[in-house]
Amino acid sequence: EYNIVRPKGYTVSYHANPDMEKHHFGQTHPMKPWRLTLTKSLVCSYGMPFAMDNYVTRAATYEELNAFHANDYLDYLGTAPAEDQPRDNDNNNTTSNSAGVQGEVRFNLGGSDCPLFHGLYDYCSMSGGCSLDAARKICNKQSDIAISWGGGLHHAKKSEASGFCYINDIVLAILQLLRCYPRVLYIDIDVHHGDGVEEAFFSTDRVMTVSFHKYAPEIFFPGTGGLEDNGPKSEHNPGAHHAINVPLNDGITDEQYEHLFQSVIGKVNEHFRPSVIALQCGADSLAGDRLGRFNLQVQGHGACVAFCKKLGLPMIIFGGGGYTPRNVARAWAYETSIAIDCQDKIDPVIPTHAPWREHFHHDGALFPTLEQILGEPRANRNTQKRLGEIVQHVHEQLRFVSH
Ligand code: TV1
Ligand code: CA
Ligand code: ZN
Repeated sequence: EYNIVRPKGYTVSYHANPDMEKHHFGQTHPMKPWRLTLTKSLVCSYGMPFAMDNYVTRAATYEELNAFHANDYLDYLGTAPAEDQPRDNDNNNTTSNSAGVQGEVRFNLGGSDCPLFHGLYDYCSMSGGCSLDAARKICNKQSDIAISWGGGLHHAKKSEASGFCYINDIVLAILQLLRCYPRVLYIDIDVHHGDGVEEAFFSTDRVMTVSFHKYAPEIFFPGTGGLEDNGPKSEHNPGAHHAINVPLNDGITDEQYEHLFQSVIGKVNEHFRPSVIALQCGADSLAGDRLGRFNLQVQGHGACVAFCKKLGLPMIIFGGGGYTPRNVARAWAYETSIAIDCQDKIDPVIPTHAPWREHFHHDGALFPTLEQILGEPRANRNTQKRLGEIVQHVHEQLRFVSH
């Protein structure tokens, strides 16, 4: 029935842990791990698993997480009680209470962005496990493209949770890649700045990080990632010039974004000459996202994946943000089809047998139009002049980088 076949000459692997999807950040929290179920369901209804190696991944071990994260942070993450669970209320024993509160402040846990929910440690170690598994398949050359939609949690720091992220699975995966490849190019198309990954590799010239994001300090999270922020200023630091930031305004379109992405990544590829790519595909850069501000469509978002694939390097594809689940599933299913080279064969109308089919209203379109998504598109605040200046600045930065 399906005409989806394995791509010739290379292998794509899909790494997922279905237990991740059962976790809940809380009723009103924008992060819905359930979007991974919707994505997998769409990928399956197109028959794509036939064309990939499919792995149910194990959770990362404490030691594996410890490759980046500090012991005291991991220990706290492993023992912190879920918020709706009563704390140890043993009278006279206020120490465990205050230790708990202090830990939460110190590690930025338990607020509205990074709540302590049931099974938090399991959820985090499963996300880490997905991306580490993907990295290992790339390292031992069993896969040419490895997909980890359960990863992409780019804000987590060594000892701190941030912006819905607790464990930085991307940093863990890149550390793994660095064991087998000389240079890693990290690209981040989530609408937010990939600050955690940038910071982790601030002082090495073996990793170049490039993030495209909405930039409006004070107003939009996390507030970092200005055009002039290119890594440590010190001449003696090898990481200087190895962070590239592409700050954008509301409403950017497919056409502008694709052009920008190709000019920036094309030049980065020439100068940095990466041996492997780590691509974070946060789907909150799509039009109609609950937290996002851009006007990207599934096609434009996917074009970034297609462009990276054409560079012909081994690649890990991560998930990330994405807060309108039906659009997340559309984008990530389409991008899975690009990885296995069947994007021209998949039906632009979502198969009627697909479970959850009712979630994809607009007649089940895989590529809804901006009008279908938004009614009225968001005003585009990106001028051609400004985008030109950004490309110019990036090209100037890259003169300092040659491998
Ligand atoms: C609970 C319930 C939490 C409703 C959080 C939007 C909520 C947000 C909520 C929210 C929300 C943010 C901040 C302000 C920092 C805070 C996975 C000073 C309707 C990768 C993380 C965004 C994005 C964090 C993560 C941001 C990712 N925006 N409703 N929280 N404080 N936090 O602005 O990059 O996509 O919004
Ligand atoms: Ca980004
Ligand atoms: Zn985001």
